[in-house]
Formats: sequence, C-alpha cells, structure tokens
Amino acid sequence: MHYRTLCLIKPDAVERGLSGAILDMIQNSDLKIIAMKMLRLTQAEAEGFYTVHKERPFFDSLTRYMSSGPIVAAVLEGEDAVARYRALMGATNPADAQDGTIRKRYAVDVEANAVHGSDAPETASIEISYFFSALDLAGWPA
Ligand code: IDP
Ligand code: MG
Repeated sequence: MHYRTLCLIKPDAVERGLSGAILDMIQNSDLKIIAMKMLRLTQAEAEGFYTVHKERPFFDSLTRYMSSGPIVAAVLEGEDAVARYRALMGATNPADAQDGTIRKRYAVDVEANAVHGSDAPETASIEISYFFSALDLAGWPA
C-alpha cells in the first residue's frame, strides 16, 4: 500500500544541525518528502500532539523537550511509508537501535531521540493533519 507518514526532526537534532543529514537518509531510502516546514511548538501544542502518552511518567519532560526549540515537520510518502520510515528511524531507545538507523546514528538518549515517526496509517493521518492543512498537500495526488 501507498502511504503517507509524519516525520518530525526533534529539537535536539535541529539544534545540532542534523536536519540536512536526516533528510538525506530519508530521501536515500526512497521516501518522498511532499510537504515540509520548520516551527516551534508551545508546550500545550506538544501536549496535544502526544496526548496518547499523557499518563506516562515522562509526559511532562517529553513535552518540555519537544517545545524547547524549533523542529522540522515533514510528510513522507511511498510504498509502506509508515513501516519503512519506522525501520529507518530505529528503536525508540538508541541503545536498542540497529546500525544504519537514524536513531543509532544521531539520537542522544531515549527522550532526545532525534526523530518522530507515526506508528500506523491511522495515526499518521491524524498526526499529518496536526501540522499540515489539505491545502499544504494539494499539489500531490491523494
Ligand atoms: P516512538 O517515538 O518510537 O514512537 P513512543 O513510545 O511513542 O516512541 O514515545 C514517544 C516519545 O516519548 C519517544 O520518541 C521519546 O522521545 C519519548 N520517550 C519514550 N519512552 C521514554 C522514556 O522511557 N523516557 C523518556 N522519554 C521517553
Ligand atoms: Mg510513538
């Protein structure tokens, strides 16, 4: 199936100047970038994005970190884009991530782990619409 997924380059990676290298890895894996922007979330906006994690002990720290500086948001498209981008990102904890993955290469720790990727096609479409309007994606066939 042809899917879209949401990619976020998180504040730790943007701050270290890794956006270009990460986007390069994405494009080299045949995922197409069909929309992209740089922005900074408020903590309330980060809480809205990560609402599924609101009962987790790391929620406050996570949302403070995600609002601590600019991020890059991008919509990726391709065959099995959701699963393929998850594989390219690697495990949540970089200590468990495989060689050649974005997190193995660039994550600092389990929280500041460089990138976000949607975990299923259904969550991908909700997450994409958190950052992008229909008009932002209008140039591409659905
Ligand atoms: P994912 O980003 O690989 O999908 P999730 O379990 O959905 O991982 O967690 C969302 C984000 O919350 C992670 O990417 C990471 O930034 C943070 N996080 C997850 N587990 C922990 C933890 O145990 N301590 C601190 N932060 C965590
Ligand atoms: Mg997740």
